[in-house]
Amino acid sequence: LRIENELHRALERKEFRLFFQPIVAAATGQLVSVEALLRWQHPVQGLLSPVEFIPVAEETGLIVPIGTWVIEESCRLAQHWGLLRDTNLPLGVSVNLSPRQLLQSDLVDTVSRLFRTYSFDPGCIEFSFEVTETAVMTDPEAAAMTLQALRDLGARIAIDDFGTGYSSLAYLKQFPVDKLKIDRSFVMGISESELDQAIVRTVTGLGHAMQMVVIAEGVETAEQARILQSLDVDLLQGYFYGRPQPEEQLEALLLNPN
Ligand code: G
Ligand code: G
Ligand code: MN
Ligand code: NA
Repeated sequence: LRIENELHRALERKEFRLFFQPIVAAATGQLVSVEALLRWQHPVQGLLSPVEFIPVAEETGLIVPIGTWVIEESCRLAQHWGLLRDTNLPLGVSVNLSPRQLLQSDLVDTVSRLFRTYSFDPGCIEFSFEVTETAVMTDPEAAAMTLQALRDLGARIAIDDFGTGYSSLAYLKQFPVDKLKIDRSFVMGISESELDQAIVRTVTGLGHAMQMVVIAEGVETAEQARILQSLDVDLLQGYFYGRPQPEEQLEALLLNPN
């Protein structure tokens, strides 16, 4: 109960912050996208990771207003970055959606309103939502409709932590999904494990066969990056390319690409 009250107050007092982690093209190392990751600047405990408060936020439903703040803040920054960037490659901005948010009936209305408030040119910004297999499989029909409606608003859909949930290929085939993010548990041991290599190669082939962009997360070493690139993965994300960082640091990267 205490943390619940504190989460309420945190929203009012604007103690949440977004960090952004770079996502790069496997072939060139160029920054193509960023993932928004929530932090809580707690007045006493300092910077808290979402694993410390998202479960409570989920249980209490507070994830809905917190999630709306995350989407709004990401839209605001996307609008700003869209204006800063002068390349012809749109910058991807992706936001995580919790299972509860995905099942919330007014998610689409909220996103629609925010996309109208913070307009960004689709040539400059590609906005995505990340959902897990588990979130989608809770109510597949409702999830499919919501994801399609978000897509109709111009957003892309990514399946996060792919390979750790229990989605069936039959659903994946029907689902409006644009990207697969291969979970970092398959990346961790990829330098030594031929099995992990085989899994990543196969999942990447599957994703490409379904016209999806394939992303590997948790890339920590140059060797992992090299192997993932040779397995035809499109995009890479992980500490090797950059930690989640405050917007000012990211902005420096955007203005100074190399
Ligand atoms: O850096 P990391 O510790 O940021 O994130 C830990 C977990 O919290 C991940 O599973 C991540 O998807 C989740 N997470 C991070 N930011 C958000 C957010 O804004 N909303 C939701 N629902 N989950 C998030
Ligand atoms: O569930 P999701 O994929 O949204 O969570 C992203 C999480 O992965 C965040 O906690 C983020 O900080 C973390 N992360 C990002 N890159 C790496 C990495 O290279 N290694 C590890 N161990 N964690 C990472
Ligand atoms: Mn994610
Ligand atoms: Na993930």
